[in-house]
Order: sequence, then structure tokens, then C-alpha cells
Amino acid sequence: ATTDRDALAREFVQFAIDAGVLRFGEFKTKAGRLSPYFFNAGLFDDGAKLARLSQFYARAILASGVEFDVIFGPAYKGIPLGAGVAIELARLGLAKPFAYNRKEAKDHGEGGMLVGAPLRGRVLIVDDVISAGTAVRESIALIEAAGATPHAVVIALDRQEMATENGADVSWSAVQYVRDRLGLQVVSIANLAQLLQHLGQSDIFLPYFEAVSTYRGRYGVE
Ligand code: OMP
Repeated sequence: ATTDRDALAREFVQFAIDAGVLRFGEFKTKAGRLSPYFFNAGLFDDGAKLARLSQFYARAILASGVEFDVIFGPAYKGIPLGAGVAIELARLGLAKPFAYNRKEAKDHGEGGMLVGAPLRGRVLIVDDVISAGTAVRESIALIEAAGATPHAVVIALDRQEMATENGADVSWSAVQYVRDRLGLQVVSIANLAQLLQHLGQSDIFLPYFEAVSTYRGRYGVE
């Protein structure tokens, strides 16, 4: 059955295609796989696209019912994302403190690696894609070092593909690892299944649908 979440996901997929952020072709992923699609959040590169992107994140967060006390945007890509999401959530009546980190320690002024609201309570991490899970693990360490609780992660796209360990494919995805082993709630605006659902809906997407289905058969989980 198609749910509201599926409808939101498909609306998002179409937006990402229109914005040129979700592309089809041949791309090498971080894990070294040849992927027929790639999602590059860095290409949400004007005010209108950033505003809409933030709205999708905010709607997915509200629909998930996830509870949290602070929004954390990890450097670099998470900083504009976290700011946009904080603005949009406030607009929707859920104003929350917002923090981000800098990658380089400062040798003057306020010092420290964290900027914005103090990290305390349950922290919601805002990121673009979880691929190998490296970035999320770094955020978790930062949050714990600050004495707060890494509680949830929100991402734009869950690729739902096998993680790798020491170069070998494993049967679970990095998102499943973060959820099941690290114990964080993971909210995604869209996942691979929903991307395929959307591609399967229109003849113009047929070649992409087939290429992405084949990829999912080879590397997909669930
Ligand atoms: P982790 O930090 O290991 O989870 O990987 C996140 C990275 O995956 C991003 O920073 C990108 O370099 C990469 N990525 C995408 O952004 N979009 C994709 O569709 C696929 C990847 C990827 O390389 O797997």
C-alpha cells in the first residue's frame, strides 16, 4: 500500500531529479561500486532549492515522530542542511536549538570545535547520505564527548545497499548498522525502494528503472 511517507518520498525523488541532484549514468561510489545513480546534495545550490530541501527534511522528521532536544549539523555539508532544517521546523512550530562543529580547532577567540547551542539531551544529526557510515560515527563520537546522547539521524536518501567491512560486502546496510548496532533512530526522506517505485511509474524513466533494479539485485539489502 502507498503511504503518505511514500508519497513524500516520491515527491522528493522527482524534486531531486529536476534539481539535477539525483543523476543517472555511471558513478563510482565510496565503496568502489559502479552505480547507475548518484545523489549529490552539494548541488542543492540556490536559495529556493535549499528551502525546498529543508522542507522535505522537516516533513520527514515530523512524520516520523522522532523526539529530540537539539539539532546537530556535522561539518561541512551538515551545516547548511542543519540550519535549513532548524529554520523550517521552527516555521512549522517545532523550534529547537541548533549546533554544528568546525573541523579545524581555532587558536583565538571562543575556541572549541562546537558552535551554536550547547549539545545536551537527545541529539538529532542532520546529514545527506549514509554510505559507509564513517561520517555518522564521527558525529556520534563528538556528541558523546560533549556529554550528550546521539539519538537519531535524518538523511535525504537511504541507498539500502550492503555495507562493506575490510573490503568485503556484508549482508546489512550502513543504515541498518547505525539503527541496530549503534541504536540510533534513522529517518530518511526517501530510500532505494521508493526511488524505484517512482522510476517504475513513468515510461521516460524505464532505462533508469532497469539499471537501478539490476544494481539493487546485485548490492541491495532486504
Ligand atoms: P559515509 O560518510 O561513509 O557514510 O559516506 C557518505 C558519502 O557517500 C558522501 O559524502 C558521498 O561522498 C558518498 N555518496 C553520496 O553522497 N551519494 C551517493 O549516492 C553515493 C555516495 C557513495 O559514494 O556511496
